[in-house]
Amino acid sequence: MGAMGPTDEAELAERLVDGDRRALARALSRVEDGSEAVLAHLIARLHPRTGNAALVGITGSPGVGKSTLTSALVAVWRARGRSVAVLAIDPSSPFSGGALLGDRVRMGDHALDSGVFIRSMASRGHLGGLSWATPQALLVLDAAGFDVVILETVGVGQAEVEVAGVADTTVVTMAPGMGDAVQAAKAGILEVADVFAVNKADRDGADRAVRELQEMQKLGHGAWLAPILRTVAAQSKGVDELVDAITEHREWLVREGVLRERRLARARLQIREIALATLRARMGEVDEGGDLDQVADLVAQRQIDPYEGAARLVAIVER
Ligand SMILES: Nc1nc2c(ncn2[C@@H]2O[C@H](COP(=O)(O)OP(=O)(O)O)[C@@H](O)[C@H]2O)c(=O)[nH]1
Ligand SMILES: [Mg+2]
Repeated sequence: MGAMGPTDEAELAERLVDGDRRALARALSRVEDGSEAVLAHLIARLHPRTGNAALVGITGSPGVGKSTLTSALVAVWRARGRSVAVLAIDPSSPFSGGALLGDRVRMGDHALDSGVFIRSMASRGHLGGLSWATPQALLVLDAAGFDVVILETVGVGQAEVEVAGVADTTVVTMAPGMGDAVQAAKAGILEVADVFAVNKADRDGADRAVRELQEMQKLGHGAWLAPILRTVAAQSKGVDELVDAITEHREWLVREGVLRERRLARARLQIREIALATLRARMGEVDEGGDLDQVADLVAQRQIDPYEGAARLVAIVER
């Protein structure tokens, strides 16, 4: 394989935007590999083509039925003529092997549909944690022209909050007897939920779960009161209503100017992440180049103090 230059990236970007699924898969691999310089060329070309997809986050504890629900959501959106991409962030835990296989089997229902694209990505950090690559991957899928991009993450607590940072609409999924509303409230999940799906509504305890969520909401909510829906993902029950709720939330986002705010916050975060990664990389180069050693020598000999040393290093990095 030859070295990747800006021309290769331009061609890859063009093919991807034209709907070439192999180009899309390659671009996502590049995102996962995380080679910053190569990625920068690709993202530069794709970014102007984004902003059209509805980014929907599906989150909740392991086993609540997120993957089943995602598959059912895909079916409903397809029936409504929408193309859908799914990005599933897999937990790094080896014990999840069975669940992942289950995901593949379910998602297999959509395998022959060119309006559906499914990709799993490993979460490099803590369980369910979004790797830094997630926003870039969403950007790539957006540029590929999908109407809806679903991000499925396994998570409790922090992961939900992270999903809310990258999605336009966050669906927090719960199931009877699995992590109650009080627990969710403590983890700050109620604030990030735009829509609640109480899944496995065929089981006992769904009414109680709904009531608990309603009680928690009475204690306070923002400008948007997150609707609480009952679903039986395994039987595709309540999924049409869930799509309606997600659509209504998006309409509200646009109408109230909240989508613009969210995008601004997201851009701010992304710029900072990339800037920090760039600085860290340059700092590494400077270390290897021997500049750090030289400055360190001066500090060790008491010729300059550590602050002056740091200032010199920053000056070198900025050059
Ligand atoms: N009874 C019932 N089981 C469900 C429902 N939805 C999903 N399941 C089952 O719950 C298990 C976990 O589902 P999965 O989608 O893998 O959950 P995830 O870990 O949140 O992605 C599977 O065995 C599903 O078949 C539902 O609505 N009712
Ligand atoms: Mg799953």
